Amino acid sequence: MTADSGNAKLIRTKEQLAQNGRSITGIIGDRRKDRLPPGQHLVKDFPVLDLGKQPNMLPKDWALSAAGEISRPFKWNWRDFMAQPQVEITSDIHCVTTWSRYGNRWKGVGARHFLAEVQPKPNASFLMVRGYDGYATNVPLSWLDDDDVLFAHTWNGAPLAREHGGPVRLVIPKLYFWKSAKWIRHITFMDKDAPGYWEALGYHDVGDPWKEERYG
Ligand SMILES: Nc1nc2c(c(=O)[nH]1)N[C@H]1C(S)=C(S)[C@@H](COP(=O)(O)O)O[C@H]1N2
Ligand SMILES: [Mo]
Repeated sequence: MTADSGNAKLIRTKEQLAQNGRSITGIIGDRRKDRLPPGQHLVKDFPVLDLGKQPNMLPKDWALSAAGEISRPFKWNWRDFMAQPQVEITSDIHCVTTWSRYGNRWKGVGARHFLAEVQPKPNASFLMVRGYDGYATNVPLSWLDDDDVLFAHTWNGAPLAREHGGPVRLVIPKLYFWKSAKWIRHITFMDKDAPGYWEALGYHDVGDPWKEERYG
């Protein structure tokens, strides 16, 4: 995968952070008690982080498909997606580069509804989530299967901006934000785990912020 020069520096920095094991406090947090995970600081703005290619996907050209360990091939185009039951969820963002952003109001389709439609086979236990920019990240199925996980098309009352993954991105609030794929395109249900883009470069397989699963 290539990145343009604008983001090449950021990508190199993040690779080096993983190599050096930076930003580890050694504190184990408690999600039920501590809103801010260890080693994080609050921001009010909404930083943009990606590989430097921001696909210009129009809703009419967008679709989410799934394959692998599922009963039959699956695809939602924009019209299908918007016809599904809609949920509104307010959640916090925790990025592994140590910024956190509280109180994001997301609207979209809940992951549990998606899973009920897709019907994963009993042996499905990991997902590879892919974006239209070529990005990929792996997630255990158990972490997608949660009531605060959604495929979001709206952020704070407005259509999700292109730079934040519009028309549709995944949002998994209980994991570091690199697991929340922007411009979501495809989900492969797998019976075995495999690393995505950042995971292959030294970032953690799961990525629980309260356990500071940044690297490893
Ligand atoms: N498709 C795609 N999704 C992605 C990324 C990416 O490069 N491509 N970057 C990830 C990373 S590292 C982070 S921190 C968040 C950033 O989301 P934001 O730009 O909306 O803050 O998106 C994640 N999802
Ligand atoms: Mo990130």
